[in-house]
Amino acid sequence: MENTKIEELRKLASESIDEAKDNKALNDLRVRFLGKKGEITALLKSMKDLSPEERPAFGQMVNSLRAEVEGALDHHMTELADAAKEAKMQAETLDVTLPAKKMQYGHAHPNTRALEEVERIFIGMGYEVVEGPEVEYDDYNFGKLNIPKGHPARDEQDTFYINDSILLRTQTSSVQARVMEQGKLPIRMICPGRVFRSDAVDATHSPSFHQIEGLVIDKHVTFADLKGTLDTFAKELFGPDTKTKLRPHHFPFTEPSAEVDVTCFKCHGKGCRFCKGEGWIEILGCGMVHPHVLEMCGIDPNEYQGFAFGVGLERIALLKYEIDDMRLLYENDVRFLNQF
Ligand code: 2NL
Repeated sequence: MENTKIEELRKLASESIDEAKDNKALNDLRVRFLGKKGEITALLKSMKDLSPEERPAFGQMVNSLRAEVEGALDHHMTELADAAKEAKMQAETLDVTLPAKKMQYGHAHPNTRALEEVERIFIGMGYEVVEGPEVEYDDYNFGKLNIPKGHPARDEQDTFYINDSILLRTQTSSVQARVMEQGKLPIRMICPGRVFRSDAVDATHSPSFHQIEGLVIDKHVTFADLKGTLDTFAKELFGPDTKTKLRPHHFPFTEPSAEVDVTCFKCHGKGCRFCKGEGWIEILGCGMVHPHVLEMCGIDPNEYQGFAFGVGLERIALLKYEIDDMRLLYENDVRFLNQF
């Protein structure tokens, strides 16, 4: 009779534990069967109503049921935890074979690359790179460079004035005038930098562009030194087959002055669309520093001579990378920039 009760309880406990959906249900069952007022505990308490002979066997059976139910509860709890973990793993599936997002690497702007190339060439010939202010006194930008007040090169239309004597530099020669004035000779320098002119934007003009000027001052510097230097520069920049030619020109700050053409690096001088059939491409202006400029910058022209030149950085970048519109250099469109 009592055995049937144990069997019934075993069946009930086993079924309810199997059906439990979560830890809370299992804990409730633990209380229900094994708690102080639980059903199995009640069975043990009912032992006192049995005869002393019946008690040991009955006690053993209840204890073994108790152990069984405890084991089943623990087992099912572990099963629930495993199932929960498995479900979590499934939900968080990570496809490690999915290709990663590619890193977007940038690179130097064509202007920067052209500048670094020019700097590399002149540093290799022993030149120093010097920078100076973009907002400048008109005396450094014009006066000391033999462009007195009233000179057409000072035309209001071409220059951004801050006030009567301060302006946005129109050339980086102003830096060279400052260096000459310091009086440390000899000088072998280039000065790259941003310059400003009141020009309308088109394929070859911008109110703000970049220039690299060069200056050499020493005793016994001749026009041959200028020619040799620029020929070396052109060959380094455009290739060893490049030839140079000088055409007479006029700049207020040099005398004599010249413009330098290089053989077209596309057609090697034959004439093509790139050089507009000329075979030659103009790349820079140069000349022997005007004695009056030396004097105004505190250098004795009887003791020292020098040569100077000026290159438009954008012009070099457009030529070197075969770009046909200067505006592309300023738009920062990565579809354009990624091509270089
Ligand atoms: C051009 C022409 C040139 C210079 C710049 C210079 C500087 C000093 C003294 C004498 Cl401090 N000259 N600079 C000389 C000749 C030409 O630039 O077409 N640049 C784009």
